[in-house]
Amino acid sequence: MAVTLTSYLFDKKKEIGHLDDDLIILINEIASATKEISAKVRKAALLNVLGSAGKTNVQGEEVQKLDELANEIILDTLKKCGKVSQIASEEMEDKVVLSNSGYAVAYDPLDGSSNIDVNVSIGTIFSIHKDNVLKPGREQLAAGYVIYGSGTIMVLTLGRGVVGFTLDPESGNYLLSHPEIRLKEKGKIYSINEANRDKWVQEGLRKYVDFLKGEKYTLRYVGSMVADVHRTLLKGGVFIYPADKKNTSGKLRFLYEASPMAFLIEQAGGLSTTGEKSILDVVPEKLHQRVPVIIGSKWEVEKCLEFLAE
Ligand code: P6P
Repeated sequence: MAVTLTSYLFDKKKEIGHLDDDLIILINEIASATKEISAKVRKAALLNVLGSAGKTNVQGEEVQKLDELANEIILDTLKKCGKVSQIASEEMEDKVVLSNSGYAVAYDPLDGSSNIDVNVSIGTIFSIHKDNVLKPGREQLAAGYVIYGSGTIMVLTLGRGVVGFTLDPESGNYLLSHPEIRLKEKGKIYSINEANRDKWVQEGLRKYVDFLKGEKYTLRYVGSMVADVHRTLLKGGVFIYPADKKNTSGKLRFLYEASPMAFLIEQAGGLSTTGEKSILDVVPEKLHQRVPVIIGSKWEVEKCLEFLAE
């Protein structure tokens, strides 16, 4: 008998102290929102929602219509579920404060949006804290992403390992498909945008990448964080978006990209670092602050730190 997301969560209540009915309801509401987004993504070209909305977001990036739609779907869901105290989104300059206590949700509604029009995997990333969004990643109660690829898959951690659920188009349920996702100690893939090689701030990073090439590693880079992290989780290796001369703190945002993805990677047995410390130990000050991201299998991350320390 297939295990649904809901039955999985109720079953885990016994083992995970902070997993109460309210958190289960919230995760299910987020799951429902991603089902709606998945349906829109798969029909995007038909719904004429492709292409730019003709606006730019707080990041100064061109906003795709599907970004706006995904943001509205999640925002509306979170506001209505009655369990949320604060909401932060990549698409909104300021956080929404609904109450002083409840679950604080930070999300990237449609990460990798530059890939929307060319039908490459994109995704929704979410992070759940208690009360306040601006907290170190280690304090997350839950984090996850949904990748809209050949299938729609939700990868989730509640702080006790990592699991995956695949959306069954027939039943409309997320069904348990990856009961325990564990990162290999060492992989054979590195993932970084080498076009920026000359702009990387640290010479040690260029030496590290050349070392991996010497070790016959393969380069895989989608340019959609959810796709690159999903492959890293399942195949091992390392994903890097470093600081460079243009993005001196890196490009990826802490709250709804780096922090939840680092939590997932570390919960799956891997490591995360900004180059100086675990991403999970960064104390955020600004909603949309960026951090350098080095995440993946233990061996590759530790080796990277050795080269950066030289
Ligand atoms: P670049 C997508 O726009 C994104 O925020 C992440 O999903 C992705 O990892 C990164 O930017 C890609 O950036 O500079 O390599 O195109």
